[in-house]
Amino acid sequence: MRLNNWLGIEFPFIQGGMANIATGEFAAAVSNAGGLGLIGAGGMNLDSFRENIRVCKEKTDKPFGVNIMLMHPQAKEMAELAAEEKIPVVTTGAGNPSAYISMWKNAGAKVIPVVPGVALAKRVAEYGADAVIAEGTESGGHVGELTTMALVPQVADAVNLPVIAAGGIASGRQLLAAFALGAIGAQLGTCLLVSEECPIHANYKAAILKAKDNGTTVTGRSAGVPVRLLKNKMVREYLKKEAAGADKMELEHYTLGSLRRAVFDGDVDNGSLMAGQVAGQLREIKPLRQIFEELYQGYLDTLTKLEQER
Ligand code: TUI
Repeated sequence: MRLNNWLGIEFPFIQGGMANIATGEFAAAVSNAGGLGLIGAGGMNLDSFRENIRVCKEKTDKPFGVNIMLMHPQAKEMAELAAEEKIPVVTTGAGNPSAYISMWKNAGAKVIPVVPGVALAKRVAEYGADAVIAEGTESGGHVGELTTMALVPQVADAVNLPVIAAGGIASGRQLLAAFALGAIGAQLGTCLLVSEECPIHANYKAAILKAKDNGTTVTGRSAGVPVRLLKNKMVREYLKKEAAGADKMELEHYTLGSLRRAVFDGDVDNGSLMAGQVAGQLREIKPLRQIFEELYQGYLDTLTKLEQER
């Protein structure tokens, strides 16, 4: 079974949660282009989350979902709203969603937690998750330790659920690899940041297009919240403070509001430009539909090439 057949969409792609970026309008654009769009509740408050759900319902008649960021102070209220609004797909990130799974399922949702390792995959399977997203450390934003290459097959072997691969997927070759590792589809984030429809500031998009293979790093390991983002002035200063033993409060204060500075103000020196390791391979801003078509066609072409070579 492929993700697109299971969800009733055209391509086997689900969009990442992308706090402060994945608005109702963007989620609708992703769904209208043939993927599964998600409204990222991280970065919203309860009222703006409700308003973004309304906008998304208005702008698409295709399936869409929400991503509940579990570290959010209003995560519980947002989880309840997703059930009330009968959102067809719920993904989660940055925590263990077990307490909410039965509520979402009773509301008719397909529940797909993001897991950084086998232990959480097994736990959410026990609680009735319908699938899991195995997200490797190549991803942008809050990351786990394991690479997609190591994580996806171990999760696929450990749980009797469909697995969606995430982290490091932005070309047909990488999509083929994800299928080979046991995934039924891919979650995409970084390659969608450089779509025409993505609402981030033009400077943020330009910084991704300029990035090289080693253009990202991970901050916040010492504070227990590792975050992958593009290297810039703020990141270099943060890493210096971290190495000098700054405490969690000081580090949090330093980065307060930094994602919003990147997304809305285009401050590429002092903002958190969250992005995955594939940033180095992205060269052009394209419409979402073209990104999906090229990714899928690239997968088919690579498969044909491999078959001819064997
Ligand atoms: O959640 C993400 N990526 C995100 S969330 C986000 S917003 C944010 N901004 C600043 C600091 C922190 C967050 C930006 N990017 N991806 C899914 C993900 N989930 N990655 C890692 C995890 C994860 C980590 C530990 C999930 C569960 C977990 O342990 C839970 C447990 O209790 O076992």
